[in-house]
Amino acid sequence: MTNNWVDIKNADLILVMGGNAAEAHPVGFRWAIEAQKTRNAEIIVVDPRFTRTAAVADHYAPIRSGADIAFLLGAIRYLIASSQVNHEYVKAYTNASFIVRDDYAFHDGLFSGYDAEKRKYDRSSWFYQLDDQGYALKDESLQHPRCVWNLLKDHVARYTPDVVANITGTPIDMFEHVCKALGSTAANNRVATILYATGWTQHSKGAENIRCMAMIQLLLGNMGMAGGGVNALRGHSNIQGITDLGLLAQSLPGYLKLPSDKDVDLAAHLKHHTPVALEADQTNYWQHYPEFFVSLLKSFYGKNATAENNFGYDMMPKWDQGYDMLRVFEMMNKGEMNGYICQGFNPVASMSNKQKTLDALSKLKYLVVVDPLATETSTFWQNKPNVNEVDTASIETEVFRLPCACFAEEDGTIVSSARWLQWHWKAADMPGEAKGDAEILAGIFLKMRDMYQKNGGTYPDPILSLDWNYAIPSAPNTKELAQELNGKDANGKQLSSFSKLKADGSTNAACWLYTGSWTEAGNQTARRDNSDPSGLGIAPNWAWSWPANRRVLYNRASTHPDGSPWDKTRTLVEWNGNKWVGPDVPDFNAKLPPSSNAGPFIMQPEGVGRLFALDKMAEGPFPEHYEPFETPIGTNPLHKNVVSNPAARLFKDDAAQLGTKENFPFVGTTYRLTEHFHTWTSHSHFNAVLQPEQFVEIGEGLAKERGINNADMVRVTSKRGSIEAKAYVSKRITPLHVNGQAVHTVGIPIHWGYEGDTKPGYLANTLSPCVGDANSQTPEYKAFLVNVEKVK
Ligand SMILES: Nc1nc2c(c(=O)[nH]1)N[C@H]1C(S)=C(S)[C@@H](COP(=O)(O)OP(=O)(O)OC[C@H]3O[C@@H](n4cnc5c(=O)[nH]c(N)nc54)[C@H](O)[C@@H]3O)O[C@H]1N2
Ligand SMILES: Nc1nc2c(c(=O)[nH]1)N[C@H]1C(S)=C(S)[C@@H](COP(=O)(O)OP(=O)(O)OC[C@H]3O[C@@H](n4cnc5c(=O)[nH]c(N)nc54)[C@H](O)[C@@H]3O)O[C@H]1N2
Ligand SMILES: [Mo]
Repeated sequence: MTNNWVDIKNADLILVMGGNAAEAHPVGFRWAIEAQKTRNAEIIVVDPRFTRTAAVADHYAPIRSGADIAFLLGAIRYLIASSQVNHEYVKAYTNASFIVRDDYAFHDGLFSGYDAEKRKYDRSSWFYQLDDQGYALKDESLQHPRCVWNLLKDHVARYTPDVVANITGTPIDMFEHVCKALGSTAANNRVATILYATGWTQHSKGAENIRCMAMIQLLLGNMGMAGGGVNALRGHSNIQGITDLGLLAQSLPGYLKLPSDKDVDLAAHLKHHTPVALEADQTNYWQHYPEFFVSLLKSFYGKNATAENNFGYDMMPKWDQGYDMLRVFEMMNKGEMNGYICQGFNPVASMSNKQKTLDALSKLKYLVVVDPLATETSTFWQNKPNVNEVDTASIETEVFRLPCACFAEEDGTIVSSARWLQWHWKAADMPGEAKGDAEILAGIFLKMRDMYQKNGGTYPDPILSLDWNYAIPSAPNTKELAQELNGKDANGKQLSSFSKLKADGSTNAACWLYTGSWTEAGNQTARRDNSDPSGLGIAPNWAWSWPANRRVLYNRASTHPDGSPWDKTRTLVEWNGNKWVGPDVPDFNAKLPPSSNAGPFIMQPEGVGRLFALDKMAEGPFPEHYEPFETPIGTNPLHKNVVSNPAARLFKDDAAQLGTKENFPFVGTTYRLTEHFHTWTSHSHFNAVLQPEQFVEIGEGLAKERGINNADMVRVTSKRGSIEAKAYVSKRITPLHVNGQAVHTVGIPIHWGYEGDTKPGYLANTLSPCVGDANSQTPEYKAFLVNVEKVK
């Protein structure tokens, strides 16, 4: 979240699109209801299904799954055409006035630089024109034909209401209602927030869905505002912490970059990732990359990291390609991997194309599952009639199960969607022989180190040089780990701020973003003072929020360029003549006066929010509508030759597993229910009683067409497999009129498997395809093709 949960109460408009917050985030969603009750905020839901969130919303608009970019680019066109834009904000705080290179182009669905063979762009033309000092050229009058503002207007001109309705299936009047509501928040005293989750991310162009919305919030002047922002409602209670700490295929803790094989040494790596300012006098905060990165290396290798050995840089693994889960299972399936440690991950249930996952696991020599529960992954080799038919005798994978604690059985921090690190205390002791995750990892590490020490090996240095300075080496405790994340100075004192980190090896920090969370004053994440003097939900002494306990990112943009708030009732920070003050921690140098040239988006080398993304996105500097890889209309109404995202991840064998609308005419989309959490809660008797049996949701129209009654057994089939479940015939899904045909949606909840107390069911991912988003490689779980028939 750019903002935070409580901040939602400050919004005048809450757009829930690409998520079902009332169902999947029922506790946090109370702040949306608070806004509705106390300030008459409007809640709007745009979703293929009339969800539980829609049931309490003021307005609902249906949309075809996978069509949001057309909707949002249509909204941008509407906002610009009707001048419902915060013009002062756009001019001062976005790159609208920046001039783009002459060789940047967009034709027939492709941006300049496409290489069809590699399915990749050469992105060099997606950049600003620079002057001889390397600064970007601008035209403050916004007249220059190559300035971002005019390129954007051209780009979205195609997305008229008719075109939007034709692609999305959203009726025009419902679409225009959403546009008008958004437009009303261009005013200084009205703010909109956006709540989204996997309805936007789980698409072959998921990251571009979110970019579209960020662009809208920039145009409306809603970024940095209390009650505004673009708010990702994260999944597991600590998934935010996981991404912060680098459990992503491309990053290290604190969103530092994994060294690639092109970064031949430390100097090359630092040069590659330390941006040069694109405008004079910008804060360009990533200029501190070397301080963060060297402090991380010091945290890894301790005294074994010295200036002479480049702080151990050469010992780090180098990244040749992304090892995201699509790639890993592809490699496993090709026999290019022979062992796999699966910790807190149940890929047989959660990974797309279950058959491929089973095939891949069957080729391993060994599989280690570290989990508190008996997961479908740990028993993948067991034949279960109907729901998991495998030839057990032919599977030679040796499976080890290491029982472990779950989060409620250990102390530690959990990072919420709001970027708040909140210390929690264990609720119970771990049962039986279970061990904590850290203890299990430590056990594996110490054993390996022992073996390298005794027996040598090809390259033992990275393991032998790792700093492992814990009171009990076999069981690092969560306090020590939290202190290590915060980091220490040369004297071993806890650092108070990441501004104190150094690139000379005198400081260490395992996650620069968390520096300040455990200082010499103690554990800031355990603070529990909920007083909120501003009334804006900032509660500065409740837990600790990264970065620097700041509650709303980019809050410098909540004021006019002169430092006075756009809306005095929503003051987060303001310039008092000497410095920036206010209830929130300024996301800006507190001493830098408004008269300076520095922009509010301090992480960008040009200091402003990007309407044009430059070379940062894989499939283009502006979003564009592309069809899901399995499209129910078989064509892209906008482009003759480009149907789906040309830069999305698609392996050859997976491409052969894609179906077409002739055999699979309906859109399948997977979703969650409040009563279950993935497939774990099937092990909890209470949850199992609440939702005991697998079902799929179909609309009345489709039910009639296929002669299906409520509670009939149906078979849902995709190119990759089929499942059988009870039909829930509902009014919540209506057919949409798209490109001259009716499109029916089939809703498939993800919660049933064959372990636990629920009635054994088929895993939903039997059906979904292995297609990855071009930037994040998230599979396209939300839009694929299926057929439905009654089981006779
Ligand atoms: N009770 C419960 N809560 C959970 C979880 C759980 O399993 N159970 N899981 C947690 C996790 S890990 C996560 S990531 C979050 C996920 O939270 P959500 O993303 O909110 O959950 P989903 O139900 O997967 O999907 C949300 C909605 O997206 C809609 N949708 C599908 N495709 C599209 C589309 O193309 N456009 C639009 N606008 N909408 C679309 C679906 O109809 C669905 O209503 O929930 C978390 N919270
Ligand atoms: N079709 C479809 N597939 C999806 C999705 C979808 O919407 N549709 N959603 C996707 C999303 S958003 C997510 S997040 C993934 C989730 O899928 P996975 O990442 O596989 O995660 P879970 O099934 O939530 O949890 C994995 C295991 O963690 C265990 N666990 C719980 N606490 C601990 C602990 O403290 N330590 C350890 N070691 N284990 C623990 C649980 O018992 C569980 O078996 O599924 C994805 N798959
Ligand atoms: Mo998730």
